[in-house]
Amino acid sequence: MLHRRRFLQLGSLGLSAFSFSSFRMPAASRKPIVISTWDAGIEANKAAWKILRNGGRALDAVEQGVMVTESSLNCCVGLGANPDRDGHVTLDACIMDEHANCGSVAFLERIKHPVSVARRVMEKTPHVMLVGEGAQQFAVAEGFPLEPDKLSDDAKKSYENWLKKSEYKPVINIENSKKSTAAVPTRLENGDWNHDTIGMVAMDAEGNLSGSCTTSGMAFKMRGRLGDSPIIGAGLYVDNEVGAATATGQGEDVIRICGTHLVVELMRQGLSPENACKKAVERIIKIKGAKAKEIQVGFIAINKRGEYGGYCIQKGFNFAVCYADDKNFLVDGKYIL
Ligand code: SD4
Repeated sequence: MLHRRRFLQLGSLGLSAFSFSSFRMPAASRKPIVISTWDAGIEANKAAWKILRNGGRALDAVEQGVMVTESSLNCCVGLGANPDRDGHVTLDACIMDEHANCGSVAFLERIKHPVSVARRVMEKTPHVMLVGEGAQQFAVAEGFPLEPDKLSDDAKKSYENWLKKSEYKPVINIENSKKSTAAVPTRLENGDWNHDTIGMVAMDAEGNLSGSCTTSGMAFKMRGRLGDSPIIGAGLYVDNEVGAATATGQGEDVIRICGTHLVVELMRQGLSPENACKKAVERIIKIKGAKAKEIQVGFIAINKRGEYGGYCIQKGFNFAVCYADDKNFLVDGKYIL
């Protein structure tokens, strides 16, 4: 109960305790917490949680977390992924910390952990983004091994199959096939991957936020194509005063609305993570009109109180949430269409 003298002081200012505009209920803060896109997020969260539960920094957690997905032998986020239409695997990744430091690499070839190269760009260069040959040159100078220039056996099969028609046609929810319950992405029966991106955002025990996003991009894309994943404000955004968000799905449409920056700004205006993600999805649907049915985009977000949420265009998107040793679970994204 409010102390009587304090109540009288407020009264003398013409305010009651409950109309005082800056009055807030004490925030229930759930921290640390980590969330990540799709079912592969379960394994990635485990690695991130090991760091968070021991008082580690969110930045380390989001790097180590998505590295699990990048290095999974049977995964399409890293070098085992489907190639572009010219037969080359090109990788995009970015990372952002609580001080708005950020780093990104795009159109990077033959490097196993693009997220770690993105972190080096952030920490060791005056730049935010490095692309293509320059990104690879930087990675090698930083001691990242140059991996062999060849497709995995599965990717080769899948590419040869694709070449028969050479049609660029992104498959909605390919990342989350009902045929697979595996926490680590696996090939589908038709040879496609069930995953090509992971985005992760986390808050550590200190209450600091960070995020990462890493992808092989859309399978059989044009050579040189970038999606949203390496673009700060599109595939990932962190504002340590407000919250953090990441995106997955058709990158072109995330870029169009500066998706994750929009989600964070909507949270700044007071929306919950779920409602902020929903509004961003609605904006894409409004822009796309009838064509929205042909695409999938999903956003996930956390705020400074450790509340989380996600939303997507259509059914089939899910994300993994972890905030305790025994709490690492999948949540189905709510959808609009
Ligand atoms: C891209 N947003 O390259 C990525 C693809 C993706 O789940 O997220 N797929 O456009």
